[in-house]
Amino acid sequence: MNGIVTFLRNALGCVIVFFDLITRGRKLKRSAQAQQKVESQLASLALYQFFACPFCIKTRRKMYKLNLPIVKRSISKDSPYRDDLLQNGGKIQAPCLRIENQGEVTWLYESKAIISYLEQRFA
Ligand SMILES: N[C@@H](CCC(=O)N[C@@H](CS)C(=O)NCC(=O)O)C(=O)O
Repeated sequence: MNGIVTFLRNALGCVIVFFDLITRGRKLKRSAQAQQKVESQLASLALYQFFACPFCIKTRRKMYKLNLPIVKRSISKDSPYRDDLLQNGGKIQAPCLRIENQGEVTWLYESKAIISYLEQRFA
């Protein structure tokens, strides 16, 4: 039964990924210099995520729209980042944005909170 639920959830996730791909439109355009500056700031961010999770897709969509190529780390069962998230973030829940600032690390959970953080910082 669990297997069927996981299969259906992943299948639905893949459908959402597909629709996201064909409807996402254009990404934000910056001057080469401004984009380079943004990308240097992105080096301190990493998104812990599942490929087919709707909340992760929503977050990745916003990253795409804002032209933010943030490193993505899968937390699927066989990934070393899963344990990293559990040990350091406190729980297995995706998406989670790892934010490093002057050596201090913050783990930001909740797609809504991540999206507003990205909008405030980069929009
Ligand atoms: N309210 C959260 C919901 C996130 C959520 O439910 N994520 C699921 C995946 S879709 C999760 O991480 N579940 C834990 C697991 O699958 O182990 C958000 O908006 O980010």
